[in-house]
This record gives sequence, structure tokens and C-alpha cells, in this order.
Amino acid sequence: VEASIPEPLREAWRKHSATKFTTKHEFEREFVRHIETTLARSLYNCDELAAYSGAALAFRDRLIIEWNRTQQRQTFSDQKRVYYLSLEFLMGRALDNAMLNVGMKDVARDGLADLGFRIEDAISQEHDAALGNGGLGRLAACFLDSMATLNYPAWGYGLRYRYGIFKQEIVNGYQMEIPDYWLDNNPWEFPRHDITVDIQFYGHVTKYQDENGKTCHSWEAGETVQAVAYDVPIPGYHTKTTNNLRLWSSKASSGEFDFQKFNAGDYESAVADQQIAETISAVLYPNDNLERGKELRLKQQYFWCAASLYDIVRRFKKTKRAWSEFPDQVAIQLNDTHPTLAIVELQRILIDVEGLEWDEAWSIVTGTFGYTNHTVLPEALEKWSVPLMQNLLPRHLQIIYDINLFFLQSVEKRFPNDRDMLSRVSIIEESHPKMVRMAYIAIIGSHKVNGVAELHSDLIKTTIFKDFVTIYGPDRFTNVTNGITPRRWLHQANPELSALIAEKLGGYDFLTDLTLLDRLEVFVDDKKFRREWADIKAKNKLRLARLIKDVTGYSVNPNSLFDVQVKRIHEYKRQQLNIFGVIHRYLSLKAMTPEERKKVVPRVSIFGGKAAPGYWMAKSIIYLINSVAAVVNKDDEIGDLLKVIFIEDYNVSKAEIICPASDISEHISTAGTEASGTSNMKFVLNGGLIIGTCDGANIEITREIGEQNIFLFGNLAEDVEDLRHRHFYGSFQLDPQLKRVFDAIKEGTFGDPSSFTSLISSIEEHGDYYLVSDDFNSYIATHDMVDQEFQNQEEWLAKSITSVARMGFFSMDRVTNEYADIIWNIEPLDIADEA
Ligand code: GL7
Repeated sequence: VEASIPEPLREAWRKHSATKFTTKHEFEREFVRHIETTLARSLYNCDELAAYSGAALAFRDRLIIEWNRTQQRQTFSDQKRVYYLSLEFLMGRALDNAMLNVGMKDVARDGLADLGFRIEDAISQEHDAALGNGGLGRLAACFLDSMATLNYPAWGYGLRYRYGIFKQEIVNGYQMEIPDYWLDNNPWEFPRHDITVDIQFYGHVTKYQDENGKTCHSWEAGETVQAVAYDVPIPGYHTKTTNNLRLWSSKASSGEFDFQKFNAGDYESAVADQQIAETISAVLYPNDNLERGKELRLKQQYFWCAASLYDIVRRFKKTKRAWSEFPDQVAIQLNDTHPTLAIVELQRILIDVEGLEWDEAWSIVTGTFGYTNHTVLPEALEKWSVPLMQNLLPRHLQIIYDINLFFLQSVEKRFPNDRDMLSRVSIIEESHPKMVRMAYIAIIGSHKVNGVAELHSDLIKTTIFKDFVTIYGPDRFTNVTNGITPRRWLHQANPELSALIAEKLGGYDFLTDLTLLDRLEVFVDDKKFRREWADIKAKNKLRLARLIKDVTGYSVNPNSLFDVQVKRIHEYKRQQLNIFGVIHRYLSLKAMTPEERKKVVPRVSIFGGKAAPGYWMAKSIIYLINSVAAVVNKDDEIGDLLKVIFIEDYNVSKAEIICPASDISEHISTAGTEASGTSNMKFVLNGGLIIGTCDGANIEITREIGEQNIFLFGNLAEDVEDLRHRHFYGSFQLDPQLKRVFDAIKEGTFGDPSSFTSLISSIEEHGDYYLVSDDFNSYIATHDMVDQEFQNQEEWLAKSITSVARMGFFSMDRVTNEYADIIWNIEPLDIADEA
């Protein structure tokens, strides 16, 4: 049935079309109307939460009007679109971002003030949308912001988890996990109960001959679950484009579950079935850089891939184009291997449902997909057991075997008699049980594979995917160095710095062309400018000091050097190196005379980050940090010279307060392990200096800002393998200063030493895989340099300003344009001539 209004009636319709508020007065009217009607509250019971909701609903109306227009525009223009498939979107809060992007924050601030509220209080009521673990999920969120800002016709597809990443509480120094139920009165999503897809699982495959005698396959499923679409509007910055993030929620498939059982009197099991269906989208897996091969995770992956592809294919079919044009209309980007089943699912749809020949289908598939690799850590590379897949997705496993067969045949032709090569590149690992190597499907099924920083992209070509470079040549592999959105990570998180920059550059154009920051460099010697720059940093440190007081109870001196390491807790990220360094500092301070102590730069060592709930070593690191804090922070002899802070529940909204307040931040992963890192960029863009290893994007940050503006230390990636080998087969020499640290821990300086045994023995006895001992000396020496240089505030400020001026390269807009050019082959939508 045609659902659109007939042409003669459209004029009447248009007369009443929703309009956007543009003045303070109109904002206030919308705000009050929403509080009194949508929320059913009044001026007698409007608290800050209601004020947040009223403001959010007023802005949501604006966004959805633009969302509607954008979707229409994109449909009519009929251009190629890109679909970004990600299991994680770490969005954080939406209201502040929406206000800034539509350019109405000042209007809202004044309007709220008229009605009795401070805008900051309303903003801080919002629950973070935390559908992600760390950098990978946040990168997806930055993509959405840039794609909308640059007017690309782009959709995100993800899962609508009922529980995002858990909330972390620290109890007696230990991490506790609290479920993050975030959906109650979330105004930013629109349920589309009319947009549903039935998703199949289990069952079996039957072969049959069609009328032409061709062998066909049909998958008779054993279980069906329904996917329901929830749409989240994504506003671009200062543009009409508002794109869509579509999140799928699972529920029991209508009709078949309840009535049969219900009528048979089996009410309980009817409800139980419903709950089983709903568990698919219930919870985000809380692991960062680790895959554990759980069936429910595979179900999530297929559920989301199948629903998204159904949607994408349905949209394409409306254009009535030939299938061969699919890759000209559709680009699909795989955020890591998590959506790799989309490759298999598209091939299945094309051959089993649409009746295309294998080769024709496969060239459509490879023309459509691009794959981004985000890690070389072996424990993070996805493999699924063949029996598990056979059971859950029997037809997909067959197709995977066929993809593998054709691939291996082509390899054999080009490299005859190289049996080792065949077994190395086979999608199926011949282990017990056999495993499906998802990254290999992703490479074989995509036209481009990219890493996320230069070193990382080189490493994947020379290590984990080496054979595929030999097979396909180097052109299938490329690099796109990560970036961050300057809207959230400068303008929103650090409004005063953004305003100061705008004053110098004559406007806010740098927010959409970050390379303009280079014009700041001429002001580097301007005394007044330097003072203003320093004052903003000082204010941001005060703001963080207040947060620290609120969440930990500790008071810190804002004149100290703030040294920050916030990111997921992981051995490869080496928070243990940091805390051992802190202990070293503490022991050195204790050994000093009062005269010597007078020369010391006071320091606050700030940590934050979640450990995966099952990651014992990471949890021990958190416990050690808190145990050191408990001793050091109450040591009167030390006082302000050293404080140790663990900020619980690190998340996007806390990052917005922390990043602008650091003097130095730590990006100290073992060389060759951190694919890129993106918080390094956030800290430098906010005028903090960094201490880091030659790893991930640190290397390119150094190239851009100059090596005199960064504190690099430690062994190089190219030497890591050798060092590890020597630890095992040569003799392992513990660094003497690190030994002093270990001795103090073992003596019980920080409480019962048995809590820290595994942390220490992993280094002393088990090969020090992450090279903590090898890098310790240079780490300590580099921190001494940091102290020295911090005492020369003028020099420090010059470095800070120069670094910010040279950060243009790390804008997510540059990243998005590179993907669009090199991988997606799409153009922005031209909206210039529109009213
Ligand atoms: C990650 C990398 O660890 C991180 O270095 C990178 O910046 C990020 C985005 O590309 O992707 N890979 C990964 O599996 N997680 C990451 O954060 C979880």
C-alpha cells in the first residue's frame, strides 16, 4: 500500500509541517511544553533531571526535523551511501553535542536561566550512552560525527544493548561491576516498530533442483527472532545533515512463540522463550581486545549483520537497479572482524534468495565491503569453532567452505606445490576443534583492508597478514591513521580554549578545517596569549580537582603537575609500568632530605579505566594503584609532593573533563601492541604534553608536532621479538630500580604482598612479555626530564601551543575523507543550493 500523501493534499500538509525553534522565546515555549505535556510535570515539580529532559526533547524535535529532511534528500539524490557496521558506538552524552552542532547552545543557556536552571547542571544529568568498550567504539562515534558534518550519505548500524559497558565502582580498592541500564527515559532514540526483520538461527540446509535443473540450497531454520529498529539522529556540526544510527533490538518473533504454547496453557515457557529472544541484544560484551568465542556473541553478530543487510538490500531493491550496480550504490565498512558474517550473508542472499551465480555474486560482495583491522594482538583475533557455527548457522558454514575452496584453488594456481602456504591462509584452521578465522574471510571478501596508524598498517602487512600481501599484492592493503572529532574533543570538552583559539584565528572555521590551527604558531611568543593559555589550563585543572574531590574524597593541589593515564586497563597498555614508576618516585622522595624535597615538582598521578570483569591481572593492577594511593596520600612527610588518584568509572563524559586538565598524559604501551590509540590525540589537542613509546599513532604525532615536543622512551617495535626471545632463552636481568620497587611491595609497604604476587612474577619469573623491566630505566629517566622541563613554564607553554597548532592532521574529518576517497568511493551530498 502506498503510504505517502497524494500530491493534491500535500500543500495542506506542508502548511502544518513541524518547525524548528530559532529564538530563546521559542526554545522556552518548547521546553515548558515538553515538561508539562510529554513529561507530565509542572513548575512545582521540575528538578534538574526534568530540566535536562525538557531541553533534550526540545532539541530532539529540531534534530528529527532535520533527520527527516536529510533522509528525503538522500533518497531523492540517489547517490551511493556508506554503511558503517560496528558492534560498538561509544557515544557519550548527546545534549551538549546537539546544542553545539545546531549552534543553539547560547540560546538554550539563556532560556534555561530564565526558567531557573544552569545549563551545566541540566547537561550533567544525562546518562552516557556507553555502547562500547574503548577506542574502537569511540572511533565509530567520531566517524558518525564527521560523516554527518561532511554531508556524507551515511548510516551506522549497531546493536541496541539494554546494558552498556558496566559501571565501575571501587570498593576497598577492588573493582566492582554494576549493570549499566541506560534506556529509561532516553529521548534520543526512536523505536520503529514497523521496521522489523525476522532473523533465523539453527536448523538445517536442504538441497533441491530448480525448474532449470540448477542445484539450490534452502535453509530451514530452527528458531526465529525478531529484530526491531531503533533510530538515533546524528547531527552534523553547522550543517543540515542529520544522519541515522540504526540500532537493532531483539524480541520474540511475533505470532509463533506465544499463541501455540499459550493456548496449550504453557504460559511460563511462552514468556521464557521471549526472554531468550531478548537476551541477544541484552548486553555488550565487556572485553577490550579479547575474544572469547561465546555462542551468544556469535548470535549477536549474526542477528545484527542479517538485520542490517536485509535493510540495506531492501533499500537498494527499491531503486530497481540491476544487481551489478550494487557496489556503485552501497559501501559497507566492517569495524573490525565483528561484522564479518555480513560478507557471508550478502553472498547467501545473492545466491540462495536472489538466484545469482556464485561468481557474479562474489564480485558484488568484494566490491561492496571494506575491512578495518584494529589490532594485532593474537588473543583479540576472532576465531569461531566450526561445530558451533555448524549448529547455529549451517548454511553460512557451507558458504564459508565454498569461499575457502575457491580461494585456495586460486592460490594453488599461482603458488603450486606450496602446501604450507595453503594451510597458513586457509580460512579453516586445522585444529581441534577446527576454527574459522574471521579476519581471513574479511580480507578475502573485501576490496580494501586498512590498519589504523602507519606502524600498525605496516605490521599487519609484515606479520599477521603477510601471506595475503603476497597473494593479492600490496594494493588491497592500506593505511588510514585514526583521528578524533574536534567538535566534541576540543569545542565541547574545552570551550574556553576553543574560544581563545577562535579569537586568535578570527572565528571557528578550525572546527571544520583543523589544519587552520597552524596559524596559531605565530602567537607562540605572544606573552598575553601565553598567559591566557596557561589560565585556561589552570581552570581546567581546578575543574578536574573538583571531580577528584567528588569521586575519591582526596584533595589535590591544582598547581601540581597532573600526570594522567586513562584508558582500559590492560597489560599491554602497561598501567603497571606507571604505578611501579610512582612507587619508585615515592621511595625516592622518602629517601630525600627536606632540603632536597624543596626542589621537587609536586605531582598528581591520575589513573582511570575499566578492567574486563574476567581479567584477573588487570584487576590486580587496579588494586595495586589503590593500595599505593592509600599509603602515599596519607603520608604527611610527602604531602603534596605526590598524590595518587584512581578515578572510578572512566567514561566519555569524564574524559571530557580529564583531557583538558592534563599537563602530561601517558601512552606507554609495549612498542608494536597499541594499534593506534586515540586519547593521545585528545590530550595533545587540549594542550597537554605526552610521554609515550614509539607505538601506534604516537609516532605520527611526533612527526607532526616535532620530537622536541614529546617525551618518547623505551624499546622499539623492531626489537621486541628479540628481547622476548632473550628473556626466555638467555638470562633475564631485572632492572635494579625496578627490583627496589618490587622489594618494597614484597615487604608489605602497600599491604598484603600476596595480592601482588602474580603481577610481580609475570615479570620476574614468566618472561616479562610486556618488557616492563626493559623499559623501566628509560621510563624513569624520561619522567625526570618531564619534571625538569615543567619547571620552565614558559618553555612548557611554548611546547603546548606549538603542539596544538600542529595537530590538524588528526581530525576525524581528514580520516573520513580518506575512507571516502580510497575505500568507499563516495561523494558528499551537495546541499549548498537548498533553502
Ligand atoms: C583498538 C586499538 O586497541 C586502539 O589502539 C585503536 O586506537 C582503536 C581504534 O582503531 O582500536 N582495537 C581494539 O580492538 N580496541 C581498540 O580500542 C578495543
